[in-house]
Amino acid sequence: MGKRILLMGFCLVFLCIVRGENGYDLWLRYEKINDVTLRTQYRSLLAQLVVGQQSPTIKVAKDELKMALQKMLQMQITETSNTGFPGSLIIGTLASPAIAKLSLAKELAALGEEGFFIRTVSAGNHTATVIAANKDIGVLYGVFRLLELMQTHQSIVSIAIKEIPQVKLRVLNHWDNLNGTIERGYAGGSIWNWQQLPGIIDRRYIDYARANASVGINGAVLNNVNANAKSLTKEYLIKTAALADALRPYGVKVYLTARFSAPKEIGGLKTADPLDAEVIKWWANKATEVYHYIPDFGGFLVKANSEGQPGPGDYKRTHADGANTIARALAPHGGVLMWRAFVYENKKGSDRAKQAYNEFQPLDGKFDKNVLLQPKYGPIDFQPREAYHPLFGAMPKTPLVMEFQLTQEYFGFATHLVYLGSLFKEYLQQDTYAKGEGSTIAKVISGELEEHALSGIAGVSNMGSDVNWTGHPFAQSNWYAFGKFAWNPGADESEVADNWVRMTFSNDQHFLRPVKKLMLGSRETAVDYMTPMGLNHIMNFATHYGPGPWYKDPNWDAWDYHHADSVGLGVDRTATGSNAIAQYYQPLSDSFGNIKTVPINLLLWFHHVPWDHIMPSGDSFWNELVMQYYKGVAEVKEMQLAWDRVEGMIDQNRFQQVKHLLTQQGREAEWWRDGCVLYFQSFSHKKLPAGCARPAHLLSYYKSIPFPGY
Ligand code: GCW
Repeated sequence: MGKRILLMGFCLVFLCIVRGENGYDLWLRYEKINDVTLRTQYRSLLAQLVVGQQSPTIKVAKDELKMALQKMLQMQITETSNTGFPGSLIIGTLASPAIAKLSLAKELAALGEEGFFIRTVSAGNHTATVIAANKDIGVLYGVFRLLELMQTHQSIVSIAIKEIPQVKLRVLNHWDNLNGTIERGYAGGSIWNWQQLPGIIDRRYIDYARANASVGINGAVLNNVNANAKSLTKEYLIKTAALADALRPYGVKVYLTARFSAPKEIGGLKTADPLDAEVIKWWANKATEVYHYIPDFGGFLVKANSEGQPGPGDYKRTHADGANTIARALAPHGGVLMWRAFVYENKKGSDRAKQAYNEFQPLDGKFDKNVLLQPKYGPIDFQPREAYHPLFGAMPKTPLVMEFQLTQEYFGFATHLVYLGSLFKEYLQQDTYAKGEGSTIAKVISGELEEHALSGIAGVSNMGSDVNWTGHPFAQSNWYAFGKFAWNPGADESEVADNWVRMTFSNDQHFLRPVKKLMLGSRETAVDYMTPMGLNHIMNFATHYGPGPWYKDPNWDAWDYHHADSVGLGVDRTATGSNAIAQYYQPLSDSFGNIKTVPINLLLWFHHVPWDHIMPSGDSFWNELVMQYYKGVAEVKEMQLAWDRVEGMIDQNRFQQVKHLLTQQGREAEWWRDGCVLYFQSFSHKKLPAGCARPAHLLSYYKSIPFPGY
């Protein structure tokens, strides 16, 4: 009998381990807690729920709690108004009598609109756990935080957590088209079903909103920056309003992109000149119409005079003229305008890395109060590594939004495992020296440096209709990490990865430790096998997938980004070259400009380096460059081995999926390495360093490999 029970128990455990998981639940899996001590602790502290108020947001907070506790503790929490009972969880704002009774008003005042605290307090003769905030949304954020503590198996016996988001607008940018496709999307089609809206509210919208709220993301630009004016027609505004209604309880505001030529395209005007009286009136009326349907509409995001998009330059007006006209239409309704700074002309001979700065820096102080300017993290285009965008710190009078890209356009799509927490950290903690040492980008964008009222951060979404949302199971971590860094730009990438792995996969240290290590090294590994030492934009031209340093085009050459010749490699951006270094503050300008002091990971970004140049290691530049490529490939092999070793510790579905993806990543890392090394060798004419095996094929072979799937 005993043996049979043991066998049944074994089978059950086995079933749990191999049970297929499809990844749909993201980091909100609420896996059953099997540790008896922990379960007992949680159960005893969360026996009763006290909620003295009602609203759609409080309702979703309650629903989430009930569902999560049911799953994790197999327990139904009972609702009561009796705060004197041991094991009460009291959640709410001052509108709740139970919270009002606790005399927390003074402390709450410091938490702002979205902050919260979770605290163990004495209530009568007992202790209770309190989640309190000024607004209902803060309560929801607090509930998700408590559930995160539990999902990551932390003690909640005596808690004192206070959180206030550092950045106000924490927004996902969806590059989704109205026809359901996604520009640079690698995880299926758009999750917005415009054909079915407004009548049908897909369950996905709710789960999307839950995931966002769980990490504090409070806005979503629903459509592509390469915009379609149709999204501003009445028909589409009604559909957008239905989505806004669905997302509202979760604190996610809706924004739209606005096509600059919309007054012509859907308004029947002859011009879209931002200084034309009819155009000004058209935008004002349009904004009134938008707010009629969506009273808490967030605002517009605009890409203008960039890559063929219409803009104020078409009428010889400045970006400030264009932005202000639309911003003034939004202002009476409380809306903001996010104006992108991704502007460059594809002109031979001009340094693209300098163009946005030259265009926008002189406009500092010329934008209306409700305008935020949105540069990408680097001045070229979401490269695996770039120098940071010199506009950060250089426009003190303008709130700047940092734009990150979660979708892996230049990082191997949804095939390569690249944890972007490390990248977020690198750029946010970068010191600009704008106001002396310590003027980090985090302080620029949080508004702390210049005391701006508005602040924002944007992430180009990596999700689509794939069952697991992001294609690669690990790409979910980038959505999660974006939320965490947006909330707190000082977040620790390792802690973020730790929590994500625990919630998404397992709390088992044998799994957690190696997998976290693999994640933390993954971005640098991709840089190593794609674009080491400051190389950039040498990927296949059209797709941005796979190597293409040889790409030639009448308007665009990969060569413009790497300048390989018989002397050396890299772009001279010092005073003898394009002098882009002058766009940075001291001491960075000097340090970037000196081949001896420039960080090695940006060497080729700023310098044309002779092949024989002696590196600090004593070895030649050529040898180091090649070894870096080989290191990248070796690191992917290590990632594969590390993953193989955790087999059996999680469900087979996700294990196998990641295993296959890593195998493909390994093949493609070799493709990158061999193609690039042979191509650069055709300029350096040098031997590969000792220990670097010759690529299996000739350069012509790598040049002929078509983009997979095309
Ligand atoms: O990275 C480039 C992409 C374009 C994109 C553009 C942008 C939406 O290749 O697809 O267009 O940037 O950011 O506007």
